[in-house]
Amino acid sequence: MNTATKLSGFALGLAAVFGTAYGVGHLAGPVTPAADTRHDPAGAAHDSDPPGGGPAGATAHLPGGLLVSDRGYTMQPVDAPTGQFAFRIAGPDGTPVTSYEVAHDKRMHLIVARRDLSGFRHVHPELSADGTWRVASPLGGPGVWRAFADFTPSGGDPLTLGVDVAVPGQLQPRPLPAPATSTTVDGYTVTLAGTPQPGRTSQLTLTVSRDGQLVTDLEPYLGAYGHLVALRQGDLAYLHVHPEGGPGDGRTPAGPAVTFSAEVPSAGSYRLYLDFRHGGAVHTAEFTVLAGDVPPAPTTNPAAPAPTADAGHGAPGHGHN
Ligand SMILES: [Cu+2]
Repeated sequence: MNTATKLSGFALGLAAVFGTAYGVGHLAGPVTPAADTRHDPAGAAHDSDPPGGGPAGATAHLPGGLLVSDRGYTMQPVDAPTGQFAFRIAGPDGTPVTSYEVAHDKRMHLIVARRDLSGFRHVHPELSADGTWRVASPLGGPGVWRAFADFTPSGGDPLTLGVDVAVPGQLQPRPLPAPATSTTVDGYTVTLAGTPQPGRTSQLTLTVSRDGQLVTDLEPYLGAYGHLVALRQGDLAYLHVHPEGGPGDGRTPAGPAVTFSAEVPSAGSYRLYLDFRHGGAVHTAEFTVLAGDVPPAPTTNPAAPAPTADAGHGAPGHGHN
């Protein structure tokens, strides 16, 4: 516990730097700075840096991943052989983009989750010369999936586009797991300290242990000791943050704690996915968190007929096969 406490203080010291630089911008997209919520004294970075860099437009305030087309770039799924997932990014001139910046070791990060927030995967497709990205399909079963392409076109701004992909078959939707501050994955226990707050930056510290021992030799994964993705329940707004500091910088320990500065765009339920690497494998720890005052769940839904339509099996009298 002493170690964790100490690291936590360490991380807070870094937060001021991080809040300005990468975290908030990448997390919540091109955010219009909310003056009263910034912790950093170095406001100059905001003043000299137009939010998002690109045309502001109506979408500039949106979290990532909600749009299939943004700032001239469009995500286009492509027919692929069974077991493969393929897509292109069409650029402003309509042709597939073939040149990308490397961000966190990769030119393309593809994240998928089912619309019920289950089945999260984070994979890295290969780019063909014609601009098609291909990867062994990460879609783990029937249902409607959201696929997020997280990338930076050469010379452009970071973008996350999202598209729905349907996988045929019978879906058994899973309720969102209850909020918790501890979870287990692959024999690891991961605890979460901190609560995301809508509209302002919060520290989230994830601490990894195994068999009761704190893990202090996390392995670099894509240039960091952890990657944190948050998806908002209801629309799967996409937030992706990296910790400030990382492997090889001489000041960032390899665990057991990894701290992120995170800003969520609204009150609500979020599913957090922490990717970390240890023992030669990548593990994903998942948490449900509530941000802010979450509106009470609807009691009797006045739109009761809707679920029948959503089920896709026609009128109630038809029953199910
Ligand atoms: Cu990635």
